[in-house]
Amino acid sequence: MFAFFNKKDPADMDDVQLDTNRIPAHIAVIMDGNGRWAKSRHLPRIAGHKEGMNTVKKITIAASDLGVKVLTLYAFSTENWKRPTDEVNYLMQLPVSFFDTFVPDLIKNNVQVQVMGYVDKLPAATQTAVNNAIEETKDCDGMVLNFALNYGSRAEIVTGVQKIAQQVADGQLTVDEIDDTTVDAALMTASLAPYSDPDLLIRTSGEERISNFLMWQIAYSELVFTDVKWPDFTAATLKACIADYQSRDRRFGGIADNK
Ligand code: V0D
Repeated sequence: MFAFFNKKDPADMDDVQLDTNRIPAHIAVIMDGNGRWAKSRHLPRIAGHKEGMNTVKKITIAASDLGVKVLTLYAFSTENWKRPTDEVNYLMQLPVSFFDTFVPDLIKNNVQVQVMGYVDKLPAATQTAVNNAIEETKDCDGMVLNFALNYGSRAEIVTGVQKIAQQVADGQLTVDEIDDTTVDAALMTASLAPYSDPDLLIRTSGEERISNFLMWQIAYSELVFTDVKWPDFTAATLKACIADYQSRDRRFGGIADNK
């Protein structure tokens, strides 16, 4: 039976030694498995989301302590509206509860909150909590905690293409001037520069797909998949994922310079 355990999971490693000079500057996380975590405990899905928010707090501090510059968390996708109304309503008050309980800790740790996505489509109370978190942490110049809220990568790219087309129509840009930099600047990650692109993308809970997250930005990211469900994810799991990242040879389309 042990032959089935041949796939190595970064989370299987115990506390690991990290190269502190090669901490990924931008880590993005698809926080999957909250519902599954709850189901396995015979709890309602919202109990998983509640525990998931506690994990967000712990991992934010752990990432900040490790010297990460940007932590992007996929909190709500443009597809998540298809979930039951009760669950969507519960999710929408999580930023309120996060703001009420966690902003002092963010400030203490010098963490700045940013948000990307179609925030104007969220309920007013959610928008207020998000805007308050952004406002109260705007002078923090440590790690950026960037929530993807009502975000989808294709929608982001469509909006970006519209912006660029408008610049051309207005005569601010010619067609042949459009390049990588133009596209970068038109996407929702532009404000994260020079860390717009994640170095490491982590997806929890065993699924190995991108699900419409940061498709332009992860062109050269290292992808780490772990079976650990988001509510069970700890600082040790994060370190194990970073150790996996550090074990890889990043080439950006070129060849290794150490071979
Ligand atoms: C549920 C697990 C923090 C994944 C984490 C509205 C899904 C907990 C926030 C949050 C969610 C967002 C913006 C902000 C402050 C906090 C959050 C949602 C879901 C969707 F400014 N956790 N969290 N937002 N979950």
